[in-house]
Amino acid sequence: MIFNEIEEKLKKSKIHMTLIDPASQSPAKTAEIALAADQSGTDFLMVGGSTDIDKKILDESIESIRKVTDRKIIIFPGSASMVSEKADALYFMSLLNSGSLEFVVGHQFKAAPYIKSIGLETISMGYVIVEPGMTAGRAGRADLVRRNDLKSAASYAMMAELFGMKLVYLEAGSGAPEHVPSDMITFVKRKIGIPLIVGGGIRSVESAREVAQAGADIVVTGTVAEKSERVREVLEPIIAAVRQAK
Ligand code: 1GP
Repeated sequence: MIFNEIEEKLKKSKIHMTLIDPASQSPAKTAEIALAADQSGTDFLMVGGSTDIDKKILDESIESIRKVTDRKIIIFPGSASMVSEKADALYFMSLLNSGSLEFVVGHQFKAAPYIKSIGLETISMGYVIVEPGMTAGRAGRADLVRRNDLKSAASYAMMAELFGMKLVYLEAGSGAPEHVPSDMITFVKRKIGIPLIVGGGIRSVESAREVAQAGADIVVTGTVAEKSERVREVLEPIIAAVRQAK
């Protein structure tokens, strides 16, 4: 099971995950990025994002990744249609600070029967979007957590844990000019007993290190690999910084 693998890895070091959005490029280019991320030593591949894509493109993207790497693939869905039996697992996530029930429980309601029918592993996750939130914040109609509102961020995270969710994800939004503030990461991490994922706006070794040292157990980067010509050169030191962080 993927969640057990995550737990086992976390006993040894912090984890890096690479997010690839199949809406941003062709399945062939998606596979190219996945291969470079694999060679850079990323721990898991996350496929998805807030742009809704149909199952066919998702299936094709996962299939093309499978041809080039054995790295485990977790779907990061933006809608109920982003479910594929070809993945290894799926984040069964709720956007806890959405103003629309659709993103809290609506897509989940629609997708649950199909997910159960294909027997795909699900990893329950509380998803919380912090300013600036970017496309994820707008698409998910998030009531964004203010960057100085540490208590609300922690309250959402504690709520996720109390609901029995396995992970909490603090998201600044893909391509955000700044990542989730370090003091918020540290504050939230101290309040929960489940792993904390942080992503959005992490593009440099320094920011990856800062986020991991602040308390993120899992650091996600996406744009930095999608936008780079030399993915390995950029990703390898970022991944090393995450692994070395205490
Ligand atoms: C978005 O947190 C992820 O969901 C990744 O963000 O693209 O800014 O790395 P970036």
